[in-house]
Amino acid sequence: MKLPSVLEALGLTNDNPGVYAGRFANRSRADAIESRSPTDGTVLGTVRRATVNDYEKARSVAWDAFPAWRDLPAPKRGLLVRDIGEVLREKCEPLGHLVSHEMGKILAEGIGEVQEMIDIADFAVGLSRQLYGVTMHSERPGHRMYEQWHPLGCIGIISAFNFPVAVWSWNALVAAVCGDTMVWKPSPKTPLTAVAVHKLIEPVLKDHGHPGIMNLVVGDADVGQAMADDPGMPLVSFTGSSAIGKQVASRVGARLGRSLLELGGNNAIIVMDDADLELAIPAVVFGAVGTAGQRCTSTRRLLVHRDIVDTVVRRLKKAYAQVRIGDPLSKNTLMGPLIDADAVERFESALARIKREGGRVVCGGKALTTGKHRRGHFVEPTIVRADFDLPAMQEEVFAPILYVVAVDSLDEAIAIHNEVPQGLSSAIFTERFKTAERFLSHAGSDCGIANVNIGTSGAEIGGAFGGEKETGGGREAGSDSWRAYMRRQTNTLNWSDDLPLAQGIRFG
Ligand code: UN1
Repeated sequence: MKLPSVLEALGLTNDNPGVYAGRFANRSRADAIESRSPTDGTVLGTVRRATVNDYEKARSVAWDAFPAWRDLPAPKRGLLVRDIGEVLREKCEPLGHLVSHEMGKILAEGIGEVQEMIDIADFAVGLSRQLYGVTMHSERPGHRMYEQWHPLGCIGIISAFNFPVAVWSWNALVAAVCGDTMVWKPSPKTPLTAVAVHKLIEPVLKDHGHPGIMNLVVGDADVGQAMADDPGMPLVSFTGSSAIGKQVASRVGARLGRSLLELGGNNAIIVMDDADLELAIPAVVFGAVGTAGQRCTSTRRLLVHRDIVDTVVRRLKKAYAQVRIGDPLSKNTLMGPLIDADAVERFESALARIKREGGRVVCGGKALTTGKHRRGHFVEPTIVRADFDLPAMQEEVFAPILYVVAVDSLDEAIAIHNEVPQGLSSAIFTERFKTAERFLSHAGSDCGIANVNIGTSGAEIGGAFGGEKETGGGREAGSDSWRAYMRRQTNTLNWSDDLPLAQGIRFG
């Protein structure tokens, strides 16, 4: 779909005033955030840049909406989320297209991202009847103990450009069934998709009589800082780099608020000598080249048994040679652009450093600046042969750079694997049961996600998503991640005629 019909299908037209603090207009203004296509540099649209004042208004709206939303039984809250899921189903095509236009991921991934929103909506609807607490046996006769979960209030969601809509939905739709209201600060690099999502959900919120529960503030770092510092924000969920995540955590922590962090990854795949390369090679290519290496789950390191490392590199080079780089909306493209010029610069300076430190580029390594690529932020998918101690390998660069390191044993692979500051996603390819189990054991991968015979990226929403160490420790999406959006209360009820004290204490 061409941009004008995408915008029309999503209701993003000039005469249609934007959401709270996010007025959409087709012209550029001083106080506007321009959305530029990473593919060809054209201005896709402009959104009014929200100020801290706008943020404060939005959080007041969200807090005002909280009591009525909190009072609605959770399964009824689920019905609103179900209708959001329906709208997303209906608008999957145009919204997926807009993700590709604005973020630059290929269309299959743009549509996949909206599918991820639909999946989490379905999950959240079921969850609305499953916000279980546990009961426990009291040590005192005639007493009952249990735990219950209450909503937190208004929460903040700060999301990144790379999953401009799905990560919002993991947080928002789960938090909504939990009874929270919210303010969303999307990445200013992808403002249109955020406005589009809000345009889609606004009628649903209105129909259900709760227009203020979800709010959008398209702003810069000052807005994020105001959110982090706001004592009236019990939880701030942040997705982004470890560097910014540390700032968010310390600001939120300074006021003893809670942060839910989903930060950088430095994800590796171990390929053992018995691996089925028919599975491993495509998994590595999807993991390293998919989304142009701009997923937090992207495969960045490949630890390959020395006996097969040359074969693996040869096969990867062949596969990389077939990667068509270009317009993310054209059918044959496998890799779109990076998000902006800064990202290309980071790719280039990372490669300069890699070479300085002794890494050998065996494929790719350059920015693409001519012909059909000249107006966009395109780079070549790159493979680097490296020793295990290459310093550059410790850092996450949001670009398609894959390090290949030869290893002699599983123990060595696991040691190198865990020797980075980040701990998000990991995988092993092996046909040996014992090797797989060891990788998954407490002595194996130290990541929040560990897979066998599938790659590091493309997780399903049903599991808890997140990781350890500098990845921040948060868990979002499935499983019992919902608990992060609620407060826990332990209750003890005495239905006896006595007042026995715990621990057998006699008082008086
Ligand atoms: C992210 O990059 O922030 O597992 C999220 C995946 C996707 C989500 C990635 N489902 O690759």
